Amino acid sequence: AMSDYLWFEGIPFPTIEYEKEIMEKSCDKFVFRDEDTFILTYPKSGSNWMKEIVCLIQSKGDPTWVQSVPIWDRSLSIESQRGYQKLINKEGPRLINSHLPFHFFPESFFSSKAKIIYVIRNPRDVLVSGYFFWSKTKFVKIPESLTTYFEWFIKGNVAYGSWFEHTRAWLSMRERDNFLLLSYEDLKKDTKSTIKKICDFLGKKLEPDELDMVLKYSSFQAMKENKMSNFSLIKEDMAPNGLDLLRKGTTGDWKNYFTVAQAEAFDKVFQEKMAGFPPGLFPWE
Ligand code: PPS
Repeated sequence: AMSDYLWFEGIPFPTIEYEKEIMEKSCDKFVFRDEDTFILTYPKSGSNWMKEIVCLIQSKGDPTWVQSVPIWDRSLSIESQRGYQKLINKEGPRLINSHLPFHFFPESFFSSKAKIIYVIRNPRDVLVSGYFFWSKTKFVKIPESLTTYFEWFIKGNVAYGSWFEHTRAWLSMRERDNFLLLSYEDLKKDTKSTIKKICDFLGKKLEPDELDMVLKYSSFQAMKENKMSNFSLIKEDMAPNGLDLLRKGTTGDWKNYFTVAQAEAFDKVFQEKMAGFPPGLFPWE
């Protein structure tokens, strides 16, 4: 049914664009190349923002590419049907994105030098962003209220499974040289220096004016107005009333939605599930 999920190895996935057979292939057979760049996130953590930034770094701030090619064609998703087919046929360095859990990636990935940018975001904001986004789509189970979605999120019964497990597992890679850990919060607070960090990581040297252009064209406002990036090109059968990727673009929006009891319950779960990580790793309140 349209309102349900595609279950794969115990994890719920969206029903459109995803197929068991492709998921199996991307998990087992996909051949990683050292020159690949991966943008990895749990959904609603700022992956499209990162895609826009990386594309603009590649074009040295020239907006022609980001303004003429849909964002999902500039950075292909390894786990989607379209993405997988295009990726295996693509020559040269590839910009790949994925929301897949860590344990789905095959061994070849971990032995390659492919660069990985992993973006984390306050899971409370991820929850709120996801609630509003998924509610407008036709490819996941739709919650009747934020309260319901809150329960599902805590249990991991949402698209791509548990935030806690996803994040715990990917963070185990954080000491590797080919792994760049970034947060939505740092990107928001200190966009320019975070973009510089990304340039260093990717080995790209930009002139100050080129950097300014990257900053300009990846801003919330510029992306909201760019029809190649704001999801307005998403087909009606996926979202009958349209989709707005660029909803608010702020940090701490959860405070406008969580009750005091929810905030406390979330803190407790976070502390339990994320025990053992240095607190400084998570730059949010
Ligand atoms: S998805 O659908 O899972 O791929 O979503 P994702 O792109 O990971 O995350 C969507 C949230 O990122 C915000 N966003 C931005 N914030 C600030 N600046 C820029 N340029 C930007 N681009 C995307 C977007 O608004 C979503 O967050 P919310 O809180 O819903 O606004």
